[in-house]
Amino acid sequence: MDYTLLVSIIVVVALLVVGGFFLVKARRSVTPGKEEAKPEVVEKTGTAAPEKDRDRDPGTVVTPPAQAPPVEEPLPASPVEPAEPEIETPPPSAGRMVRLRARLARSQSSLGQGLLNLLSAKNLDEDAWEEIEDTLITADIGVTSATQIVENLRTRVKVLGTRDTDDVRALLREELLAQIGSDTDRAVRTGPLGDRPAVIMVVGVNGTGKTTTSGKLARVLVGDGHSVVLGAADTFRAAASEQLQTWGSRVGAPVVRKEEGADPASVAFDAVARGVEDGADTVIIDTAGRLHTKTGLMDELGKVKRVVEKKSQVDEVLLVLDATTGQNGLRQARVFAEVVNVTGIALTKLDGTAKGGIIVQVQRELGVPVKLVGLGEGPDDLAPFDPEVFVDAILG
Ligand SMILES: Nc1nc2c(ncn2[C@@H]2O[C@H](COP(=O)(O)OP(=O)(O)OP(=O)(O)O)[C@@H](O)[C@H]2O)c(=O)[nH]1
Ligand SMILES: [Mg+2]
Repeated sequence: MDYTLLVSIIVVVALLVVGGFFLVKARRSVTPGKEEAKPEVVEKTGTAAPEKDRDRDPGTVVTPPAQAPPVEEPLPASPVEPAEPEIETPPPSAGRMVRLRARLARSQSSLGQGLLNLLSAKNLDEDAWEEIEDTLITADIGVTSATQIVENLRTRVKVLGTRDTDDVRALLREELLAQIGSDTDRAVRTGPLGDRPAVIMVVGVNGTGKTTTSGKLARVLVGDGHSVVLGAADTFRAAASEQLQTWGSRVGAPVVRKEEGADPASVAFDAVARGVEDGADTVIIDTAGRLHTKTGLMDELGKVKRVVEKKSQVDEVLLVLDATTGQNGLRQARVFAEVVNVTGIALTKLDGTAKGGIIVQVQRELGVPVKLVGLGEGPDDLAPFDPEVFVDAILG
């Protein structure tokens, strides 16, 4: 009996010992599991939990909580040195106007279509001729030119007899081209001229597009394989020279600039000196257009020109004219022409107006050709003016 009791006690004790051992082992294996699960918990409160929220409420915008693990960004190769600006290769000048023809067609076709419809109408009576003249005047072509065009068309339509659309179109094309001048020399004077660069001064009222045109012209010339130096002679605002610097940097053209308020004439002089020194082909000088008085502005422009001429002849004075300003712009153009010897016109923003007739009027008024046209805000939206492409775009 005692023996049986003893065996039973031993068995119970053994069972307790073995059971305790397994219990401890089981606990040990659970604890590290919990620890391993910890990151999962963090993640759940971070990204996994919002995922669930999204499922529940699709309208909720889920933003990652502040404690979300930061995304590792690759370190820049060198945190100190800024990246070299990439130098662009602009397209050459040839064919630019053809490329931009669609812009012209968009802005000017109402003029051409209006004229063609009137001319092809059955009843080409006095009223119709008057309407044709009005259409031309409305397009800023000028009264003198409009009258001339109508007179010539009347005679020629009579001689022609028929008014087939193609014939009428051909007549109108010839008359418009005659007014614009299809054999005028419109080349911008660029260098090199002998052993010196050509010097171009860009002048005009503020906001017409002088700086933009200077920058775009630099691109045209670089695109044609020339070297250019830019002079930031608009020293009224620091932003003006910054703006020119941006244009220059993009095509690798040096920009001569000074601090705000510096003497514009000295900047222009230094730019020409730099052009000579570098053996550059052309120097383009951007000027200010925002002086308060006409006398002040004109005195300054005159001075810039005189000072530059101590170093080199000024070969081209480009007057920038905003095509959208119509008669007002024309009045301002006359003032400039009185002071500086304007040699060419850059007509900007032709993409934003149907009044392309201003080309005819400004040339007649100032006696200088439109050499460049601006057809948009893009860096390569400046083209050497081609009258035939222009008229064809108008007539569709
Ligand atoms: N749509 C269009 N915008 C143009 C054209 N040319 C210039 N502009 C815009 O006209 C605005 C004025 O151009 P700027 O070159 O700063 O004019 P600015 O004559 O130098 O002006 P100031 O320095 O203030 O005298 C800019 O927003 C240009 O992008 C063009 O041909 N078409
Ligand atoms: Mg400017």
